[in-house]
Amino acid sequence: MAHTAHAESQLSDPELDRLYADFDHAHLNPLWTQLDSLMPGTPSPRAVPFVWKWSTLYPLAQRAGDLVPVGRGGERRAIALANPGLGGAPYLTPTLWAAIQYLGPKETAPEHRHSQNAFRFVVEGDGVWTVVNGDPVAMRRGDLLLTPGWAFHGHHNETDQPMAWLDGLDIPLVHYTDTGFFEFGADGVTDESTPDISRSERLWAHPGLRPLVGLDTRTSSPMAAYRWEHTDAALREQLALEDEGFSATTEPGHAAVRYTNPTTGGDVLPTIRAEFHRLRAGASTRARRDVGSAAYQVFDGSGEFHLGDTTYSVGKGDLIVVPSWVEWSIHADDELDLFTFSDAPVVERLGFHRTITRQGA
Ligand code: GTQ
Ligand code: FE2
Repeated sequence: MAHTAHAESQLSDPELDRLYADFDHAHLNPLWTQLDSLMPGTPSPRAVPFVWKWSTLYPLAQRAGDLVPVGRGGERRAIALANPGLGGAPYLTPTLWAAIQYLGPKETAPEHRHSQNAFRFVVEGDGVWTVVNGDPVAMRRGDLLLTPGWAFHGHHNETDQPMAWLDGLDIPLVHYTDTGFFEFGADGVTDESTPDISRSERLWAHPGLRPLVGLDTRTSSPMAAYRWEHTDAALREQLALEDEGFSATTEPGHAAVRYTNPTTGGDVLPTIRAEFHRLRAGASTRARRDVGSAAYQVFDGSGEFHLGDTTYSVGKGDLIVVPSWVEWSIHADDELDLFTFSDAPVVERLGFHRTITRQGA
C-alpha cells in the first residue's frame, strides 16, 4: 500500500488531486498515505524521556505560592509536568498527569469531585490533611494517599509551613476518551479534625485482615493512605531475607512492593499502578522495555536512569518519565529509594502489554 501511494504521488494526476481534495471536503482521510504513523511496527511514542529536578520544581511552586491564591474556580495550586514531546499539553504521558501541588500555611483547597482518579505522594514535609469523602487523611513523608474517581476531596494545611507534594491523575486518559465529569463541593473542608490516621485505615489497614462489612469488590482501594512505616519495613525485610539467602527480591539488590487494593489484590486505582522500589548501593536493574508509560520519583538516595541513549543523574525529589517502549534501566550510587506509578492497569486490562528484558545486561 505504501508503495502504491508513493507511485501515485509521483504522477500528480489531476484526477487524483481532485480525489484527495474531495476526501478532505467530505471529512474523509485515507489510510494508505499515513500507515507508518498510524500503525508503526513498534510503539513510536510522542512522549519523550525527560527529568524534572526537584530543585527546579520546588522554587517555582514556592513562587506560585507567593503570587497565586488558591480557591474556588482554579481549585488547586497544581503545576503540571508537561512532557516536551506532547506539544505543550499539561500531560506527563498520553495517559498520565503529574503535578507539584503547593499549599501555603493555613491554606485550604476547596472540596470537589471528578471522574479522574488521583493519588498524592509525599517526598518531604507534613501538616496537610486531605479530606476524602469526609475522612481526614494526614499527609506525611513517604505516604501514598488515594483519591479514587468521584470521591469528594479538599486539602487543608494546619501548620505555619508550606507543603508541596506530587499529584498523579489519569487526566489525559479521561480527556482523550471524553469520559470526565466534575462537581464542586464545600468551599472549605467538611471535616477539619486532624487525626493521625484516617477512618479508612482504622477499618482496612490491618495486615491480611479485611472487615466483613467490606466484602464487596471495589474498583479502587478503600484505603485512603499507605503509610511509609509499612512500605519501608516491607522493603527492609526483602533485603534482609536476601542477605539471609532467601529468595525475596525481583533481581539482586532490588526490593520492590506494589500498593494494592485489599478487596481485589489488584492495583489501587483502575487506571494507575503505584509501586515502591529500593536498590542497594551499587545495584542495577536489567535493561527492559515495556508497553505503556511510567514515572519515577526519587524518594531518597542518588543514582542514574538510562533512558534510550541518554543517562540522567538523579537525586531526591527528581521526577523521571519513561515513555512506552523506551529501553530503560536504573543504577543506584548509594541506596536508592524510588516511588513509581504507571498506566499498567489500563495497558494490561486492554491486552496491550508486552515487555522485553535484555538478557545479561
Ligand atoms: O488535588 O484535587 O494535580 O483535582 C489536578 C487536579 C490535583 C486535586 C491536581 C486535581 C487535583
Ligand atoms: Fe481534584
